[in-house]
Amino acid sequence: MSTQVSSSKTQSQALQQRAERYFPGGVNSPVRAFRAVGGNPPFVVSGEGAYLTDADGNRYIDYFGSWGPMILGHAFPPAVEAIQQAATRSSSFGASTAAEADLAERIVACYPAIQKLRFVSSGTEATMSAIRLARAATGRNVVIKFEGCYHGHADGLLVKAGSGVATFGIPGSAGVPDAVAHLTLALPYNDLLAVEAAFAAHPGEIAGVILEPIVGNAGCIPPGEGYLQGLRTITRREGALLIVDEVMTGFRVALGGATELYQLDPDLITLGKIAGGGLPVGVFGGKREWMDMLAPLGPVYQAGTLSGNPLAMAAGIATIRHLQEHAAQIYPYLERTAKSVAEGVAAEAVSAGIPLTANRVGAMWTWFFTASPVKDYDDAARSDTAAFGRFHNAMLQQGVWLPPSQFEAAFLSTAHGEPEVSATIAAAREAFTRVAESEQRLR
Ligand code: KE4
Repeated sequence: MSTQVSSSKTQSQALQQRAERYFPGGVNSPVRAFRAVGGNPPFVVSGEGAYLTDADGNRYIDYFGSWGPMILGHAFPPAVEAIQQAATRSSSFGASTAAEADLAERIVACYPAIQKLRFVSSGTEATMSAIRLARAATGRNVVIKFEGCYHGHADGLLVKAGSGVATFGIPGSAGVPDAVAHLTLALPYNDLLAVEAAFAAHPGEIAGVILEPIVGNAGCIPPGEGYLQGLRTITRREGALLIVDEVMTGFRVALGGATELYQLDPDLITLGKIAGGGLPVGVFGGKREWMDMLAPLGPVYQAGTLSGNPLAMAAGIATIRHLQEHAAQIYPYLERTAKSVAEGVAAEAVSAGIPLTANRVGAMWTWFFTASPVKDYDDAARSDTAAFGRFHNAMLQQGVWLPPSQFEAAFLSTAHGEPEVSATIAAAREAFTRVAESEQRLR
């Protein structure tokens, strides 16, 4: 299918103006406002397979896929059918249903480290709850996170690095009290010495270490050789829980996520996005000894009106079932397709003389506008974000919708194929020409 993109955006602009009357920035999540790349965000009216259609009838190849969930493409028929069927039996009960255990069985089969789990309605809830559990399980209060990793917007996780690796964090957002930020240490990613120093400076105080096993929220940054295993060794030795946040990587880089890819044995895992097939689902789970500390069995309170919602369970079951039944074909296909588009675009950048580094793990990747390797957040932050913005806009104008920030990962689905890859590489050739010309004018 070709992508017809007219220059017209009048409907989206009108919808943006109306939205700004009701929502800050006109959005219900900040990244959607295109502040990092400029321009006006199209308003989507529908998605089908690899494509989105906006309010002006423009079609786009979609490379953010609702920020990860749409691994089988938009409007995946079995998921649509399952949601429709579930909706005829009401949309929510606030009481237990068999569907919750139906999805849990599939998740546990893919993540053996999860002996028990709880469904919640977002990744934020999942990580927030996992940290509360780690604090209760250890009787300790301090948590380690890593610069560039995002785990949702719970207060204790909106924290930036303090002055030194062993000094407590500072609020990463207004409204986060210093007292809360001071319970979080934000360390450089891919640096085991920093983790050792933090534990040495805070003996017996650290409840847990939470990380994205493959960073997606600074752009895609893979773990260095031995890094994840090193974290496991240190946390086990120090009696802290290792919390692997697979909200983005779960079911994305492998059926069993990074946990499978890197043979990890975490204490707790969080999931989201694909687990709900695009409906609101978060998951936290892990060793039975920790999970049985949750109410009503134990002293750790955690709850949610729509946790295990039957429509979300139906979408999750349809999605995970298909991934399980076709994993042998799906993950090699995603690897081949993502490799061809990530490397094809990078080759066009080389031809255009544009400095670009492509980091990729399976079907998540980022084109960093820098010539240097990107191994942590500081490396990523050296990217030319203005050039990324120009590239993003030039691609959007040609019907290719990339995630609207240098510090996000791109995703593709089983619905993306050779036509989309070729169209994307051709659009990149044109986009890099425009970027090079505009940089020439800026000199
Ligand atoms: P939610 O609360 O947005 O469902 O999940 C938070 C979260 C937790 N952990 C990881 C690794 C995540 O990537 C996320 C959310 N990801 C962002 C995109 N990078 C969601 C997009 C948005 O904020 O609008």
